[in-house]
Amino acid sequence: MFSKYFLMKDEDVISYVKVKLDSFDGNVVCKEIGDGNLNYVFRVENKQGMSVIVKQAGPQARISDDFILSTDRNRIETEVLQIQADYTPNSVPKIILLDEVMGACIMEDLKDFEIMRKKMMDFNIYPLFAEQIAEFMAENLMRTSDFIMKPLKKKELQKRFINPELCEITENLVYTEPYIDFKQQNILTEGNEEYITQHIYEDQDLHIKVAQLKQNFLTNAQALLHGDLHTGSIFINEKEIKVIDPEFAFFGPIGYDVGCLIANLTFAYMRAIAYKEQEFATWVITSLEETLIKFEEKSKIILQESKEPFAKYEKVLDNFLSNVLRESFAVSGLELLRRIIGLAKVADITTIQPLQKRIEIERLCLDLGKKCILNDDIRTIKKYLELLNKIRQGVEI
Ligand code: SR1
Ligand code: MG
Repeated sequence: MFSKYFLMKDEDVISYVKVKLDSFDGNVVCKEIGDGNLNYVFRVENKQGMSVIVKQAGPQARISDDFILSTDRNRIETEVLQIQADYTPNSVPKIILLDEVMGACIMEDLKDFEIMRKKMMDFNIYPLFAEQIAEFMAENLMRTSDFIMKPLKKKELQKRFINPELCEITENLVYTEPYIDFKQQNILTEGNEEYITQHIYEDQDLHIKVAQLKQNFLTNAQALLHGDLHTGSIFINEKEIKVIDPEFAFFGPIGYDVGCLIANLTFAYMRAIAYKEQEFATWVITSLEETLIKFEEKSKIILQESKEPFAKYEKVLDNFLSNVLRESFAVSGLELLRRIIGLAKVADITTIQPLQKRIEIERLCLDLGKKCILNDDIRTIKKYLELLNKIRQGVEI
């Protein structure tokens, strides 16, 4: 049983867990709870109240049958979680079983946690988040970079996590389609079509800058990225975070992860100003600032352990981090634009009502995103927040 791949339904998952785990026999219930764009996520519980999560990759993406994807992404996700557990054991779910035949894994059920995006959409505040996510990023990104990871090990991992199909999704959805809609699958909000045409589709300087960033994404194998580090990939409660879903992982530019996070916190901020939630908005800004400052501090401390001969020069480490930060803000711009223009949206923005308010908030995201991409001076969190504040002041919400 389960010796050949097929896409499981609830009843198959019950048998699957009984076959794979000794502790699950007798009366077991299962529910599919996935709400992501790609995979199937099942919660399986027994009579004694024990529960686990089974995650299975289907041959197509849930969001659209047009995305035909290898189920090997489940192996990548599971192995990356195991690597991240070496560096940040408290910030990732525990893996119970990896099954490469079924393209599935069994993992700890994070019942005491909730998806951060959902909680932020209700304006919940998490004072420990900045410290926790800064630690997660610095540990996992710096320790898999050439400054810390041994060269042979890094190349071995690069082979294991080459991830061509999921990288291609990012290359198209993040780095190309918001500017040149060559697949005709962008979704523009009614009322913003002309604005996007004029400010994004027709801006050649913007396209040329994005092309440079795309080259960097394609070629700059700096560290093992999470690859999709948005607030929907973070489980949270008052005490801890658990970062999930690294199926887009590969060795790429560090700024891709950091920028994705910056943009998604910014979406939460934008939603807060739409609904005049001042206390929450202030917390997001403080968290953005603290996250970036702590990320830089922690990264520098880790990099000082480097055995790379050139790492003895402080300037070498400072240049490296400064470039990472500049790229992070540029990627934040890309993420801000693609979630407004492209196929894959974020609920923080799509649920803003009435439509007129959503249109205005989307334009703020577009203006901010564009400036982050074009303006090389945006290379510190101070500059980013100044820009955000300036753009926000110019609009009456
Ligand atoms: C086809 S997948 C669309 C998006 O969902 C994932 O979460 C990634 O962000 C991807 O770009
Ligand atoms: Mg995901």
